[in-house]
Amino acid sequence: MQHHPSVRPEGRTHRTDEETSMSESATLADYSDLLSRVAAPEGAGREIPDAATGEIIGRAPVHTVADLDAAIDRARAAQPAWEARGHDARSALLLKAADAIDAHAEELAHLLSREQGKPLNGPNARFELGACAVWLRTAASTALDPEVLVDDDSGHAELVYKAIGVVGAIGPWNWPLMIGIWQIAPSLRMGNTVVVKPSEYTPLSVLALIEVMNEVLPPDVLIGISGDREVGARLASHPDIDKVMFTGSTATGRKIIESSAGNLARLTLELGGNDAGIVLPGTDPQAIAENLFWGAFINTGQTCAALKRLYVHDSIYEEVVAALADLAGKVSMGNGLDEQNVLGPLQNSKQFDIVSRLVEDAKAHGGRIVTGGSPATELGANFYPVTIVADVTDGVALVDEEQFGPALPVIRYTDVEDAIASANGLDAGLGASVWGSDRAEARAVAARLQSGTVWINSHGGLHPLVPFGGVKGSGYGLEFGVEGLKAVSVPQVISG
Ligand code: TXE
Repeated sequence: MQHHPSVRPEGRTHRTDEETSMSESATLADYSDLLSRVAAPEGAGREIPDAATGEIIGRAPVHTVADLDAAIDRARAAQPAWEARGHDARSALLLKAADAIDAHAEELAHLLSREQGKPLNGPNARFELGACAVWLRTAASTALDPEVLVDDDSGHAELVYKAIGVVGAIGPWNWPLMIGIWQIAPSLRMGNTVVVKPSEYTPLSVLALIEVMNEVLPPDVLIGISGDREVGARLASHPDIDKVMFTGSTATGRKIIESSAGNLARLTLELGGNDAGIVLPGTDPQAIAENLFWGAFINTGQTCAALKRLYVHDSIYEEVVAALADLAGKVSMGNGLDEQNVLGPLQNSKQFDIVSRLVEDAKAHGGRIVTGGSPATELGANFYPVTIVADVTDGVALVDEEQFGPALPVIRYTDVEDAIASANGLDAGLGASVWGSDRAEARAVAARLQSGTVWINSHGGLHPLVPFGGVKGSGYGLEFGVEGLKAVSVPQVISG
């Protein structure tokens, strides 16, 4: 994976022998030195629990609004020199930062696994670290060249892209490192400096990632500030912030839009979604089952562009439901440090409560639990098993609200027009997928879906050169590739 930019989240249910021996020899990685470089000392800061066991793994610094203001001042002061280095020098440093991430990947993956809950193995913590290096290298090697707009007798005009200034990066807890890199890498590449505010649920692993990158970056171009929501609000509204990159909830996204009225910060908002998948008649359930499963359950369902409601044609409905339930019985959930596990806990009790509530509500509205359906308390406090809920309809909360967890509603349809209307019927539009054996037919349905990306016969695969972003309640702005570089730049026309 690290040799190729494409990172697809479809996991595999089984590991190869080579992977097994590689990962088992690596479980000794000791992150204590790295953690001690970023954590608050004993007696200070805020305790951060292991998401699977509740054991305290470290103390996060509690930075204040005054700390944030000072950090923004430092980032502002460092920005002109960082921009003046030029693209080649910045790219070279970012490539070195990617090497530093690789060198610390096992330590970071272990810390991430404990703090976030995702297993080391499968499409999880190690996968996330690999993706960080791939996205960083790709941003470092992608060019945003000036565009010649007019060059004839009427004159000459070019569009060039310059740094914006200081970028505020506000991140979530589900893929905290990878999404952090999505925000940091293009911003630094284009000559901006960056102040990062990780989620209060996963600060330690993000601070550790920044620490590792700062082994090679000059001072103050990348600063991590570990604070609460108040600090996040200040970062978004600070008069000296020129751009906000945000991934999180729609409610917080709206607040950031409001605060941008004050500082005119440009925004990229990735606000999650409620991705629909449509399985067309004539599709072989066995052929799509594994991609469907991981499209929904990657990171135990805590993924912005995961499959969150599945519409299946009546003719193959029971077969698809059975194939998904069969896979659910083969994957192993538990403590992330255990190499056999590929699914972990919900990251926090708030999210656990949301998933539990939505499943109970679906049961009360006639939903048929095919597998799962009640907490896996034997594994730990925040564990919820893979849950397939059949015989639900639009209007049930598990379908209409984002569950952000391992509970997939499967809805039966007979007329594809109804499935398209349902898919488009919510105020969300990050991703969607169409599943079918006839590619042209699937593409025709895809074209009618209101979402930033539509996958065919897979769900959630991302590529660092392919733009990614939402429509409707899923936000606006594109990340990745050349479009992602434009989003952290200001265009300037040079005419004459
Ligand atoms: O997100 P929040 P939370 C969804 C998921 C989940 C829900 C809430 O459904 O149940 O969001 O998760 C910072 N100005 N997603 O509470 O509150 C905050 O400190 C600026 C989908 O984690 O949006 C944190 O760093 N920043 C999502 C970040 O915003 C503010 C991933 C996200 O917090 C702020 C995670 C403010 N006023 C959850 N208030 C996805 N798109 O993948 C808070 N923050």
